[in-house]
Amino acid sequence: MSYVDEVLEKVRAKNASEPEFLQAVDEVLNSLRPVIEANEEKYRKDALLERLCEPERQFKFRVPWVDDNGQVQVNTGYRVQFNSAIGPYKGGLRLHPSVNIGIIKFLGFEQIFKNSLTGLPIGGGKGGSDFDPKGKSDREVMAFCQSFMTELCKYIGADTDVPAGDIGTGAREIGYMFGQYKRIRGLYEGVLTGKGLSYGGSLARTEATGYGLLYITEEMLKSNGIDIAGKTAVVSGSGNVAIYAIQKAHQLGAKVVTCSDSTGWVYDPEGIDVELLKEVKEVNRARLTEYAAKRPSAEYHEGRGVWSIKCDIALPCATQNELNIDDAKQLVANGCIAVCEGANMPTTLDATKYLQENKVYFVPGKAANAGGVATSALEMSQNSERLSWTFEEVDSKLKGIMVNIFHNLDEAAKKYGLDGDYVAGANIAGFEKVVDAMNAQGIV
Ligand code: NDP
Ligand code: 2IT
Repeated sequence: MSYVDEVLEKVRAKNASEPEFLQAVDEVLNSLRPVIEANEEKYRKDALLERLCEPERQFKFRVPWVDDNGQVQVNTGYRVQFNSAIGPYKGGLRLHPSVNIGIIKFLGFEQIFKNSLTGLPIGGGKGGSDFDPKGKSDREVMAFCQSFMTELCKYIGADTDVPAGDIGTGAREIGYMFGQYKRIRGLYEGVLTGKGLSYGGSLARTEATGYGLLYITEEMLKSNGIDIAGKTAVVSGSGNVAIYAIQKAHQLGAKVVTCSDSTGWVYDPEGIDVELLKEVKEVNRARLTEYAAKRPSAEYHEGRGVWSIKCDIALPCATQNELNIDDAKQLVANGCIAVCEGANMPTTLDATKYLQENKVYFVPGKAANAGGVATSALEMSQNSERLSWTFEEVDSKLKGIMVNIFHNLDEAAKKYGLDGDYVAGANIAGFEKVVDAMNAQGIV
């Protein structure tokens, strides 16, 4: 049996109740086959892949807090410190009722390769809780965040592990968590990224994931002789990533005609009104029904459906496994030419395969959404030198990083005779740097 198959078997047996983690490992290890096969004996002897698939450390803790009725609520907190070969653990905190250890492990595993692709010195980690911020008062969110950080602060620090936002964790949550960390540890340091501008945040971090997604999409299309201007795009989600993806798509001359949330979706043939979407989602924290009510050109539909709209480019920006095989078939039938993932693992394995087989350009999340964490690393740099860069400076570094990521993964794919397979290219390019660092550091 090949070494990759041996390890896949072990990982499946050991993590049988974690389907998302197994899905992420499956994709990465399968696409690394040509690299592993070239070094099979050494890697097997060093148990390189077993070490890569086992988090260095993971924490699970109780998070008690008091709601507005005086009732005590209890959530579960997690932080997985997956791999520190190339830098301090870095990765977001997800607050969503679906959070469990398998989801945090899949996100942490992806983060290792994503962070490596940025070219910046950051290792892979992820955390979060099954707390649902939706419908909670600001005081309840603060109570949760303070309790969560009271435990988490023991394991993190500006040079050890630097969390940030993810689903359900935005500027408000990061603010409450930073305040509590500073209060307990007595340290004013860059322990979190995505901070507000008045206390160490970086300009352009809010926009970075969505903007980065469009920068790499533009570059990928350009290198295939296609201009993004004039194209129609569909976006899912209406959170941080989706909003700034839509904004940058419009700036680049494309038209985005959909967005969604967990209750429904909007089709707006005149193009999504980003200012209105921001007001509905960032200010009012409301549902998309409010967008549709204020926008005569928009149709609102319950449930899911953005992938049924005819488009040139599809940008999934909500959550994992939101684009399945039926959606992929519909996109292909409608003439879609590119799928670039703003979310983490939004496309199922069979849908990815189908899109690639049907010659749809497919850029996986670990490359396409790396602009967020890359800009987090730029925030860490600014915090270390106690300076703040201008928006233009950060944005131009972000663009340079995304363009570089595309060419690195394109070249990595070509090096192994896998031209145009950007999934393999991203995994190989991300893996090579991590493995080099792991090999140099001995068996740890
Ligand atoms: P937000 O919480 O800001 O927005 C999430 C959006 O996705 C909301 O519209 C939400 O709808 C929708 N959504 C979430 N879960 C589900 C679900 N189970 N079913 C349907 N819709 C859902 O999160 P972000 O925009 O920050 O994150 C979106 C994706 O991008 C995630 O996969 C995240 O891991 C990834 N990502 C985020 C980065 C960042 O910098 N923020 C960086 C890189 C990747 P509703 O409000 O109704 O729940
Ligand atoms: O998935 C991700 O890359 C993020 N949620 C951002 C992580 C970060 O540290 O900025």
